[in-house]
Amino acid sequence: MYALVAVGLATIGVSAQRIRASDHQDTPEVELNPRMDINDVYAFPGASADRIALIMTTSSPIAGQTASFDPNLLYQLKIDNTGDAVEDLVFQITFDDGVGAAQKYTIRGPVAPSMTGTKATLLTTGTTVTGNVGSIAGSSSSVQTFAGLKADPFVVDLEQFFAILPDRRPSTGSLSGPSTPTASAFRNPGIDFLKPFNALAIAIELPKAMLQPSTDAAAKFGVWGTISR
Ligand SMILES: [Ca+2]
Repeated sequence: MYALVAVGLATIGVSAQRIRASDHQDTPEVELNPRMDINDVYAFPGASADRIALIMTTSSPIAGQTASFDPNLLYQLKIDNTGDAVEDLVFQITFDDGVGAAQKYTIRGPVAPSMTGTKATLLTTGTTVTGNVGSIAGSSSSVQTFAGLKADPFVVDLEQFFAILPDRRPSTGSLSGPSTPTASAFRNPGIDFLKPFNALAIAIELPKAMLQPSTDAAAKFGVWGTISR
């Protein structure tokens, strides 16, 4: 049995492309345990009009090249296609205890979960794709997957953010500083603090029809990611 430690979400229409991202280091626990930390969840059109790509990033900021996913955590992407904010389908992603490119990932799904909400059990049914971290696996006509190190795609001027909201500053390091605001707005041009850093990404690309059976162009589904232990 796994219990939730982190969540991030995005929403998307089957025909539209509306994306909302969450944030890095949302709570003290995940700040201290970066591999539990969901940075962002992305959903956007895939390689062809009938496909969609779902991505979850974790563990940013990583400066090195040998970071690994936590073999003791259950990473999940969840789909609600009935509009009730309860998952109807899930992807379950697990990792063995290898390091860097020697680590193997297993991605199960899309498959109906046996439990919904904050508890989860590992499923043994549904499409399963396995591969090595850093490599693409699966089928370009069905479920195709990647897990591994990628440049963190999130953009933020963190130095200026903390100048505006100094109560969010870390207590040590280059971003620590005065506890009273020294700015009231973002600067132009800003400086992307995350540009030199990597994240660990889990990417799944598949036919949209596997997630949303409706052929109605206005049909929508919700996507969110969780990490459980
Ligand atoms: Ca639902």
